[in-house]
Amino acid sequence: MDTIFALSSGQPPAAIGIIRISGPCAGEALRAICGRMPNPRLASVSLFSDPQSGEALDRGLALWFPGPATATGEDLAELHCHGGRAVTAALLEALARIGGLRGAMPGEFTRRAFENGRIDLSEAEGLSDLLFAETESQRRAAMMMAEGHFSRKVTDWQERLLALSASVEAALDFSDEDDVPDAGIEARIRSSIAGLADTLQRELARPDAERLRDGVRVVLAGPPNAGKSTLLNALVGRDAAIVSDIAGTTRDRIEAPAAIGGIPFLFTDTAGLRADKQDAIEAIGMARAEQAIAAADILLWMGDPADAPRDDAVKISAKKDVAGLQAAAGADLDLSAISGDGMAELIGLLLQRARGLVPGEGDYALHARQRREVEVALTALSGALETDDLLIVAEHLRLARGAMDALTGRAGTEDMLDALFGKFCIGK
Ligand SMILES: Nc1nc2c(ncn2[C@@H]2O[C@H](COP(=O)(O)OP(=O)(O)O)[C@@H](O)[C@H]2O)c(=O)[nH]1
Ligand SMILES: [Mg+2]
Repeated sequence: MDTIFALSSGQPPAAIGIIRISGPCAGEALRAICGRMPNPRLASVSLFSDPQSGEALDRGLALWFPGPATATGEDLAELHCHGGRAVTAALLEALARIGGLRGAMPGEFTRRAFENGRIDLSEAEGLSDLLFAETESQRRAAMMMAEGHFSRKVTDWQERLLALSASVEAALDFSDEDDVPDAGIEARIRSSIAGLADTLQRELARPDAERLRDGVRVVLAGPPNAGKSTLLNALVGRDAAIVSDIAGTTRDRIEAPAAIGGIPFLFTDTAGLRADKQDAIEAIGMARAEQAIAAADILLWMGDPADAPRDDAVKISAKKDVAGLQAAAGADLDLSAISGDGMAELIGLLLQRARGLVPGEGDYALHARQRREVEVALTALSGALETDDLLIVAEHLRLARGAMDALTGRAGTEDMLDALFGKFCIGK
């Protein structure tokens, strides 16, 4: 096993740079740079020198974490140096010249943590989400996943499945011996399977991690000149869309992300819908608007409330500031994007609807991959409930166990692991 090293902190220049070294030669490398071995798990000030020339390179903190109870499960060392370009470059070059050491690939530290059983795949996915989190809700959900809340549930399901498989095997042995089995055992097995299936079904009701990552999709639609682009700009706080009184100005979808109240939103402005479209491009824009309307998590409809294309649309009567303009009958909200009147109500309503779509406090979201495996397990359990043949029940339970192993990554394919760990930065 190679010993790997990398600058794990951000790009220099920075106040402090953190270089991590992991693997069997980490201790030797640390001694070579510091001239002595620091006490384990205690930060100590040390002069960092080039092991070959003896030249002093920097003075900083050295940390020594002997494995296996470390982040990577291996011997791990950290040099906290000054974060200048030349300082970090000189230290990295000195490390590269030490035998058995090489620069780490992206995500390689985390991959080692996974391979050494320090974290499972779901925790690694949570860690990846944590690194990319931009909003408070993303951070919270990622933290729950990285801290192993989901993994602990999976472990519990695995144990329940194993116990079930063992019961089925026992019942099969009884029937082989033509003995009178415990009359209740099959009923108990069925009831446990049904209970677990129910648990998995509830798990699938959790919010999507992808929705949390990409934002709650809010689509603004309605006829030309309704004030859609003006409202979008007001919501995202910048001029993302062109506003004009020329009907048909917005011809394509315009997407603008914005975090409101810690929740990520993706606002989409659409081409105005009208019967007398002027040209082929406007027609394409309108077709795209219709797709966006269908895919919206929340639709803000700015036309006649009676024409709303979806029952769940939020019907908005715009331009409240215009003197003499009556609020449209049947509208949910009467507002002006220009004066700001009624905007707080709209934002309150958006947050209220969005909270049902993203994880709440103390909750996590499921990735498409995790959702798929839970579905595979659920299908297998449903299959087990549909038969009286214990051999077939045993086979379905085996399939469900396979899906659980895939969830923790114990049965993961290399491709999937490469895809996940490749997303991390070097030094993570
Ligand atoms: N007075 C007033 N004018 C508005 C308001 N919202 C939009 N407008 C005007 O209505 C016209 C069309 O607005 P725009 O946002 O481009 O509408 P869209 O075609 O639905 O995207 C522009 O001249 C805007 O300045 C508003 O709240 N109050
Ligand atoms: Mg527009």
